[in-house]
Amino acid sequence: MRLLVTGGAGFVGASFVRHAERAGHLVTVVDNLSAGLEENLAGTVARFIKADISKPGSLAIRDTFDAVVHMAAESHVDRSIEDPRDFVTSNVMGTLQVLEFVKSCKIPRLLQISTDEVYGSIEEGAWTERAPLAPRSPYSASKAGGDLLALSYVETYGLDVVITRCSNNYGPRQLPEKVIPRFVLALSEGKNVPLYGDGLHVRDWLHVDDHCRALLLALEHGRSGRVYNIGGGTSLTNFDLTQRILKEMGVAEDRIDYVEDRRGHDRRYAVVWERARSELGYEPQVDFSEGLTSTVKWYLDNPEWVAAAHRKLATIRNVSKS
Ligand code: TDX
Repeated sequence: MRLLVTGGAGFVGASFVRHAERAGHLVTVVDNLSAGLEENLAGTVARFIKADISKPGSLAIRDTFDAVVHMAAESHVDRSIEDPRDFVTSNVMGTLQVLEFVKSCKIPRLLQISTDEVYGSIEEGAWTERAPLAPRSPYSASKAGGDLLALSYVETYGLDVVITRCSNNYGPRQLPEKVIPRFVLALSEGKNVPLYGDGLHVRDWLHVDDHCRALLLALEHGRSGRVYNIGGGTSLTNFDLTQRILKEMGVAEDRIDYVEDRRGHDRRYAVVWERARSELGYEPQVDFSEGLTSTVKWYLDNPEWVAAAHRKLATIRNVSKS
């Protein structure tokens, strides 16, 4: 297939491009590099277009595509709490522009990449795709807005749209504002790790390779207008996750700083992904211990990428201050 991947220079995007190319797809990436890095596409043959999809007219691409995989998004919850505006622009307006592009170019399929955070926090059990949306941060509210717009285009304009909602991704090339790379790199620099609140918030961990395999399955076999949850199967408190990272790094427990909690911090995320299993044939393959070991090693083995990622974060912080 000829694929247009929005946000393809980001963490999940660049991994997806690799998976898609290995599966024989021809990829064009559009990314404004607000959180993505061009270096992330090294080793791929994807055509790269630098453009901001939330700006009207920026998707004036004349090529023919068989599908758009839409993953351009602002994704960091803490930044959405500091300033939600960019999140609404990218995740709501950006999705609207993509939908209009798909509609006007009559592209046969749109795969909309979303998150389990749109369901909100759950104390016990796990959300199915039928759960009502109850986002609790500006980030997740903006993703829910994008999802609802996408579903409205199925009903109103007859677009073919499949939505996936994943749990917490980890793996190589994730910006070190997210907990795993942030903690690994802090420890490698001799600093302590900042654990929010009591550290007992729970996340389900999904290796980015498993996520990308699921996305290819959804692209091929997903039903239009349908949502598919994509879980990883390793549910951990942040404290347990931190212990594992400390062990991987061979450092003592006293390297944890308990810091002020995130505002409105969702206590627990959990999804049921039976639909993806039965309809798409999805099954996570990466064992969490092995995935974490290789992920930690990747960050320690790639100082040039880490330096580029730190420069990107410094730029993001300067832009948000101005
Ligand atoms: O320094 C930290 N200390 C800490 O205790 C950071 C950055 C995070 N945390 C906690 C907050 C969360 O409970 O770790 C957990 C994971 O935090 P993040 O990596 O920021 O992820 P989360 O907020 O769970 O959201 C992520 O998963 C769903 C992604 O950022 C989203 O883009 C995705 O949709």
